Amino acid sequence: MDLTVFITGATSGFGAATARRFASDGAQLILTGRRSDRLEALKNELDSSRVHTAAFDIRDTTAYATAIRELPEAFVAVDVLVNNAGLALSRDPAYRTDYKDWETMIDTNVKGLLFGTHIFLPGMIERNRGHIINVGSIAGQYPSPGNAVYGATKAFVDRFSTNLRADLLGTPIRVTEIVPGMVSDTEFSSIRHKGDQSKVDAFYAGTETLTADDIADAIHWAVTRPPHININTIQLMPVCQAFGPLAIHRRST
Ligand code: NDP
Ligand code: 8X3
Repeated sequence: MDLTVFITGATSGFGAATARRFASDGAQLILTGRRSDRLEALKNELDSSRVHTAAFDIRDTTAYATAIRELPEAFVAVDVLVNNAGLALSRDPAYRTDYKDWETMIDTNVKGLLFGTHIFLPGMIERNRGHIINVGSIAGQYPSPGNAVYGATKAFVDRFSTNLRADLLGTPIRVTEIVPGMVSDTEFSSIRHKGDQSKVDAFYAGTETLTADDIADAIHWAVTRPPHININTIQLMPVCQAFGPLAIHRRST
């Protein structure tokens, strides 16, 4: 596969699964995240000559820009940017949350995603080749109690993806939003519940959720469609998850 794929959040979950999926096709990979040991382990697991790693915090624009500036020559022409790094912090109602957590989600899920996109787009336009994959969430599309800000960051990803595609009309650059429902085999829920395993277990009890490989497969499928097809959105949920009705709170008397 003659593609160079830049993946944010490749130390775990969807990002690592996506790296493995594209590596099996022989793509060149740039893997990023904060934990360099995880990045190195994944690089060693894959064909390391086809992998470049860069450890940085996506909220740190200077570090992100430096990582891009320091890409080895063979990895500079990025064809696919997978904007995947992100997190939710807590499932508590908005009035019981920590404001710092709101800022962290906005800085990571919104601003982190924007920064890389802004840097890579001009090169894609110049080369007449490129695909931006943005990882949203069903929490950005449907009412989602306990996700006031997390859901809002993913609603941003949704509208940003649509508007970006509108701006790119007339170019061959593609934009796809991947919109997953619940996935249990990643670190996401443990981070959301701040390491409280009992809350993680309670959330997934009795469910058969999607897997990180399912998401990687969706990303890979969107990227490997013929160049005249833009897959706008792939929204996927496990069969055990669906939508709620409008809610009504009734007085107890
Ligand atoms: P994981 O927690 O397993 O992976 C998240 C990845 O994001 C990690 O590689 C982490 O790397 C990276 N990341 C987080 N914060 C930063 C940061 N400040 N700087 C750089 N990298 C960062 O979660 P998932 O794989 O489940 O989630 C991936 C994406 O999918 C997220 O955007 C999430 O919101 C979304 N999503 C998840 C769902 C789920 O149910 N799991 C459902 C719908 C959407 P490191 O810690 O090494 O920096
Ligand atoms: C998170 C999706 O269903 O776990 O992005 O709230 S869900």
